[in-house]
Amino acid sequence: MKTLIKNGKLITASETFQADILIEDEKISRIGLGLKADSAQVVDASGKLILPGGVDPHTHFDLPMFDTVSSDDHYTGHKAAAFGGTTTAMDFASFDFDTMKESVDAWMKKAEKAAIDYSFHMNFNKFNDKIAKEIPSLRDMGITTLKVFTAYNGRLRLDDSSIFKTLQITKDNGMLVMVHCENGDVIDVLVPQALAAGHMSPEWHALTRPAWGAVDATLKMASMSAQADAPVYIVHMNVGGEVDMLRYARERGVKVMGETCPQYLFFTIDDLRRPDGAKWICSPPMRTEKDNARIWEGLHDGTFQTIGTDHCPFFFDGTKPIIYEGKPVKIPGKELGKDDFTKIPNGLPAVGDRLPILWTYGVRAGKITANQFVAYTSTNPAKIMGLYPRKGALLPGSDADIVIWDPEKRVKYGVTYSHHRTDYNLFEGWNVIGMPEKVFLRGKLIVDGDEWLGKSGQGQFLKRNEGEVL
Ligand code: DUC
Ligand code: ZN
Ligand code: ZN
Repeated sequence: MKTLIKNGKLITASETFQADILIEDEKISRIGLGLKADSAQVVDASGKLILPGGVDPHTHFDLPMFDTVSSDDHYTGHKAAAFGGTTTAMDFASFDFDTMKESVDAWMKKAEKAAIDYSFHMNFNKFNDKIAKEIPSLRDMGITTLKVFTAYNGRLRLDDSSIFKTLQITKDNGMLVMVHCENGDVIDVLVPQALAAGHMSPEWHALTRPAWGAVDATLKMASMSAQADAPVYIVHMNVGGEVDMLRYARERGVKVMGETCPQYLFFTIDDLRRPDGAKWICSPPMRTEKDNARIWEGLHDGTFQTIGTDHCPFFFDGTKPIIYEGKPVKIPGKELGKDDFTKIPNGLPAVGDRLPILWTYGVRAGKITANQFVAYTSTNPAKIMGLYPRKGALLPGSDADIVIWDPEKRVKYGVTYSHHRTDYNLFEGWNVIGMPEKVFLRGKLIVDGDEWLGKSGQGQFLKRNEGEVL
């Protein structure tokens, strides 16, 4: 099966040029001007842009939390991702069983319904000699990344010596440690104090998780990275001071890399103060406009390496059903914490929003270039996570994960466009200019305008290699 995409303008992480692309079966076979191919189905992309499919390095599908579960599973979340131009998603497998192997197998089972290609990171929240010995076996399963936490004491957090030993092991095995940076001890003092004082509203979620805690954890992790000479990837960076720490460490040659997410570019603690503030509850929380601006600056000047989403949606009102694929669905959500911010499930929808929102409010607004957009949302995550050049590239031999992007398509964005399985969207009513028109996954057209042509089970698990340090 051959498809020839003609007359489009290709945007890669480093170049913009006019060319045709020939897809043969699942791969890109040729790129060049005036390509011809007998028996190929021809798609005219005049006036359109051609991007490599987005690679989201950070999602949480089907994640149990506070007596409920994130409302997108590995099918519905993948479908939303595809409508937004993302064709690879990396989820975090919970370390729920004695061994990581059993835990990964359980996540594999959940992901059998996958609709785009996917891989996992391992949540690494337990450490002892036996577990330490098991780390290299993860690499053999194609999982080359572990996530550690400096917060969530007693649940997810590892102490510093365990994190440091983990870094020594991952360094020796060509693996990468990802880190959730907050100060768990300070949070554990502030939360009960806030509750005792009767502070129950959503803004207290942010006020009890101070920005300085994220800054100190980021500096600590950069320093551990330097001391172990092991790469570290800081997830969901949300504070201006973290960007300063990232830059400080990188300028000194430390192998530390940073990811931010769209929510930290556009929203602040003031959104948590709205009557529907629970919609914005996620961890780490929204900060201030100054932080938003510093993160944009870090994207503009290349301090950052990636933009993920931390997609982890919940219904705002999980007592009322929405219609999803023709059937009513309701899943308990943010209403669980209507009288107590500590009971609001943490997380928000974003996987489908990432590309359209960043295109309009990043590229069109002149804050990042189109090439940086591709680098941050596709090529760099693929490189760092060991998927390049199979993913994140428009190159002969790469998987034909291709987005034909209509840069002039104008929509009033919101739930109807995002396709997340939830009842709200943070960008409801925002003007968006630029949306995916057609999305190919390994050569197969899965999104055609408003039409979903994909199906459950078509996504493949990606065994990953050692990633690059960018
Ligand atoms: N943060 C969230 O808000 N939800 C899921 C996990 C995370 O790190
Ligand atoms: Zn996290
Ligand atoms: Zn996360």
